[in-house]
Amino acid sequence: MVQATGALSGNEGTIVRAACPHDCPDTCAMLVTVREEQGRRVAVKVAGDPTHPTTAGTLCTKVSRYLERTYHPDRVLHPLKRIGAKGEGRFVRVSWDEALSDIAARLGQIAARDPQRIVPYSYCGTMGLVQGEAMAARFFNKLGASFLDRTICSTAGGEALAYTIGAKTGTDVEQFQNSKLIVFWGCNAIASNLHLWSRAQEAKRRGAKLIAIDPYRSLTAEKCHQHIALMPGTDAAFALGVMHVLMREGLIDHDYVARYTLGYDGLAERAQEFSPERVAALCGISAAEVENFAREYGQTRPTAIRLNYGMQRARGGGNAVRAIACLPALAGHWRDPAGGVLLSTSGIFPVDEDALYRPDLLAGRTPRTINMSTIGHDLQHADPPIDALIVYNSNPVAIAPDSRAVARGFARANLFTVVLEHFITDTADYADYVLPATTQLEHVDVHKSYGHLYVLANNAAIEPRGESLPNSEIFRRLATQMQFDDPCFSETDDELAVQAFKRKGATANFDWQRLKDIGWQRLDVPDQYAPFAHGGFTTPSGRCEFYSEQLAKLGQDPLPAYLAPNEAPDANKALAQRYPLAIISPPARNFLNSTFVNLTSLRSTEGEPIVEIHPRDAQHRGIIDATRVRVFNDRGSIDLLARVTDRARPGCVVALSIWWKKFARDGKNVNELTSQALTDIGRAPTFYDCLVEVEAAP
Ligand SMILES: Nc1nc2c(c(=O)[nH]1)N[C@H]1C(S)=C(S)[C@@H](COP(=O)(O)OP(=O)(O)OC[C@H]3O[C@@H](n4cnc5c(=O)[nH]c(N)nc54)[C@H](O)[C@@H]3O)O[C@H]1N2
Ligand SMILES: Nc1nc2c(c(=O)[nH]1)N[C@H]1C(S)=C(S)[C@@H](COP(=O)(O)OP(=O)(O)OC[C@H]3O[C@@H](n4cnc5c(=O)[nH]c(N)nc54)[C@H](O)[C@@H]3O)O[C@H]1N2
Ligand SMILES: [Mo]
Repeated sequence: MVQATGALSGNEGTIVRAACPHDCPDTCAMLVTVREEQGRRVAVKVAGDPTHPTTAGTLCTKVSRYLERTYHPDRVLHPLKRIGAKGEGRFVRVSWDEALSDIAARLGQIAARDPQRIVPYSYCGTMGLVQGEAMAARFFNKLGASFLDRTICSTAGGEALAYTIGAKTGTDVEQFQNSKLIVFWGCNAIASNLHLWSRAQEAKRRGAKLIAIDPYRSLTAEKCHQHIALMPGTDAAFALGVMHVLMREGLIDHDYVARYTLGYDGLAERAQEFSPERVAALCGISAAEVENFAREYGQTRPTAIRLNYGMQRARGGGNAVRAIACLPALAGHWRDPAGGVLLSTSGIFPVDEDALYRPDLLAGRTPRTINMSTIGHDLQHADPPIDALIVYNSNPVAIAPDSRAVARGFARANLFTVVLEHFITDTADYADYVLPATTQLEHVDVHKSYGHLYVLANNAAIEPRGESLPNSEIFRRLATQMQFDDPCFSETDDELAVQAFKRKGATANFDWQRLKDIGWQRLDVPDQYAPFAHGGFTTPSGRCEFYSEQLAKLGQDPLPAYLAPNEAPDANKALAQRYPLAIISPPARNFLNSTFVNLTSLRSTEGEPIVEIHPRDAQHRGIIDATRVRVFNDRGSIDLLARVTDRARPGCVVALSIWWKKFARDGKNVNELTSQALTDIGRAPTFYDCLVEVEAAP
């Protein structure tokens, strides 16, 4: 049997320690069983590591199918060069030498004019610190390419959290079973945070109450004791209404507020404006729902809120996160390890970005920044124009808002596009070159997490399939072709991983070789992690900042505010006359963003692209369950299958996502409808701030 690092021999084969690379808070520790067949290592099984505290031996349905993904017959195994029209997806096989020398020559020509005309486009196809932005960032820094503002997912909430509590950190997932009240606020944990859900189940068995705040009766909402179905984008109003009641009914922890917070009086004045009756009207719920929730929230200890990113995808998303992040300080819930709020833990990992990304290679240049969420606009209107786009770990033609604009941009004849991929995605269809990338089983990586407190190692379980190469190696070879001779371009993946974390701080014991052997390791934080039990917020004042001087300086409201959605039935009456229904498109359980959509087993579970619509909204439109409908607004139009169900609340339709366009009957997906407008804080997209009309298909 072969011996890999981090491998244990067993009866079934060798077990290699790995980490799930996907964009999910759970970042599971995986065990990959490998056998030798005809002189090659073959992966035969993936499983969750039973000894890892949050993975606890369970992988989600999607990642249980990781072998189907890695050994998929459609894997891109050789470099490909376009022969058809852009968007057609017709290619011929070429050699690595031909592809790399042509790409380097093209980039060289563009860079000679202005390197900012070259733009990287990447997100979290893999969350690994080596196959993500390490060698790639070095390459683009050396080149002087445009910066990419990576806003597509979490910057509204992330920055709002930083303004309020100082960093992206919060309640430890390993404490949730001890909570007495758990609030799933814009969080469908069964789909998107399975291992937190199992702890919530344990809390439920111990008598805890679970409440979901979500416009949609998601898989999670339906299993909670209570479901508050507000209209999308109205969460800040709800949170301010909760504060109103906490203050009115004496449910504030004044000792905590006096010691550890800033700006209570101003916040009290603000909350005064949000009576339960007003909030009920703004959110489309009842005043009693606001009052009862506030009483339970104020009186139940410990109470934890699991906030997810779904509720920040509207115009006021940043302020909504700020308002919600104030609640645990007002009620004193941070005092308990099982109280508080969890949006993300990613801020407490001391990633050494300078070592990985090497900003020194910019040599004093400060390139312009392109916001990935407005790529549709920028591909057509940026000045200087975008001449080349290098896409890796992302599928922008499917996932970026206002997709017609995005596709028009990608179709530009004078745009040079390179896509590093596993599959011919909707984006790869537009590539001049597709370069075959390895999957997590075929390369080395090191991981942090945004939902727990462990660092993990990923050992390569098998050799790369075909001629595929790790992202890091593709950028290494491109650097060589471009004659970038700085020593940092010769570092191996292991040498990159060694530099992932700063030695000081939370990972004082970080030793890469040891981590590869043991697989995972908790940060140096206490078992009973209660980050703000005694204040210690990492804001400028050291307090939980209800009032933010930093926001005031930016000309923003220093107190959490309710900003109505750009597109809401009550806030934009003119638009709502034509497009009266709000649409949201949250993650489908069996997809991971647009990843896994091409796995037949998972796609057949999801069926086909559908829109869920409330019986009342369906009836007067003459829409019948299981018939085809047209969903449209000024930006676009798509055909979907209607499911008439009260899972969708009146006034709000739901299209679980993110489908590949090419698997839909009409070759489109929901992002035809979404807008490129950005959030109040964090320059992030507003996917769930979108009005449409639905009509029976002609
Ligand atoms: N299975 C699966 N898991 C995933 C993903 C996936 O695509 N599939 N995506 C991953 C990624 S990239 C991320 S960022 C995370 C988190 O991704 P999120 O987008 O936060 O996903 P969910 O946890 O599904 O939570 C979204 C929930 O918020 C609800 N919602 C929508 N608008 C509003 C609103 O205005 N207010 C409130 N209160 N609720 C609203 C939706 O109905 C949905 O039930 O999940 C990750 N995990
Ligand atoms: N309508 C709507 N749109 C949304 C959302 C929504 O809820 N609704 N959610 C938004 C959110 S939260 C996010 S995070 C974005 C996600 O958008 P993306 O980050 O673009 O995520 P994916 O669609 O999963 O695409 C990732 C791609 O990376 C590839 N990949 C994986 N690993 C590797 C690797 O090692 N090397 C290379 N070269 N490629 C790899 C995969 O094959 C996949 O095609 O979508 C956003 N778009
Ligand atoms: Mo995301």
